[in-house]
Amino acid sequence: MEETIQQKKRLYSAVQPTNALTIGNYIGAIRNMVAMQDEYDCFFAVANMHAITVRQVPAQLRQKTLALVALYLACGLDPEKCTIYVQSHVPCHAELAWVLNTFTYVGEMERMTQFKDKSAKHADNINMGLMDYPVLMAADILLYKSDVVPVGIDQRQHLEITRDIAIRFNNIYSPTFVVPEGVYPKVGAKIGDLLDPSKKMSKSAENPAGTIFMDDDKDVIMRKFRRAVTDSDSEVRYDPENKPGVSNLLSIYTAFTGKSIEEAERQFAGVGYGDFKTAVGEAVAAKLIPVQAEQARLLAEKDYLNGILKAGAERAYKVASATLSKVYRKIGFYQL
Ligand code: ATP
Ligand code: LTN
Repeated sequence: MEETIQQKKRLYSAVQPTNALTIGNYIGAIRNMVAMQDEYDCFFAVANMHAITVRQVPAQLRQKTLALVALYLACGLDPEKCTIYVQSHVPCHAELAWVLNTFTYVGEMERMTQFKDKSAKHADNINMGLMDYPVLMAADILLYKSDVVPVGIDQRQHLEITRDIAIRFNNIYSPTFVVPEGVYPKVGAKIGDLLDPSKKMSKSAENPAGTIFMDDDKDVIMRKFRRAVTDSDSEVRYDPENKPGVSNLLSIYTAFTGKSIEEAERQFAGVGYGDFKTAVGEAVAAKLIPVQAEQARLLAEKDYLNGILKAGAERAYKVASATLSKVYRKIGFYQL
């Protein structure tokens, strides 16, 4: 019988090491990364080059970079199965981004929703990097010939522009880049703020009372859930349009328990909002407290973490530099 060697498909994702992560990041991105790591050949980066598009305190950026690596591992990413590395350790990202800049139009970048939002929020620092952010992200993804990219729905526009840039380049030269697909969670692709579910739960929200951070302790988690907005009827039912607060809580509950929305609705039939919110808080705390302990344990093992990052950067560089040289050849850069 003929043996067919099935190559695993390639998966790429990254998170910025800015502020503490939220359960929105966990549900929208990290949970999917963990779930997909067996099936795909995975590359996971800490996007510190993206992080500096908003001003960072250097010592904190350094600390948060390692904290994010420890969190990846504490959430279940296995360094034996996937390549975990820091973006700035692989110079190819900046190099490919420069080339891709010449295949991207200023008008396209000006239209990006995240650029407009962040420009409004950081009006004193609308730097070129903030505008160029999606091109660097395209470079990340395309360097690794990624087939799939699990992210939250807020990143869809960046995924679309990555595809456009890849197709544009392939059409001008010859097939070079794999055109990647975004993978968005079925439930929880956009977790809302607990106090204003119409807004994305964000690391950098003005009022932290509506955000559950991955490092919140149990009392804080319970208090924030108790104050979460619901509505004026009393039925625990998933209906994002008419019941945004309750639906958001149901999304969080199902993400943290693995139950389906229908199961959760049945479980909470006839239960008051107060008890429902307590149950959601308990489910979240039950998951987060052990993750926090594991993250703290790992952070004390700096040599171990550095070893993972060193091996990760080497593996990543091998793949990325091969793509970059192909690109350089195609565009006519003289090579020695
Ligand atoms: P900020 O709000 O400070 O811009 P962020 O919270 O969006 O940052 P990122 O590092 O930009 O954090 O995002 C990491 C991943 O988490 C991305 O895949 C993003 O889509 C996802 N994500 C972020 N917030 C949410 C959310 N509220 N719901 C679902 N997914 C989210
Ligand atoms: N911009 C992303 C983080 C990120 C990313 C990537 C995600 C940087 N490079 C490549 C997927 C693929 C965000 O989540 N804000």
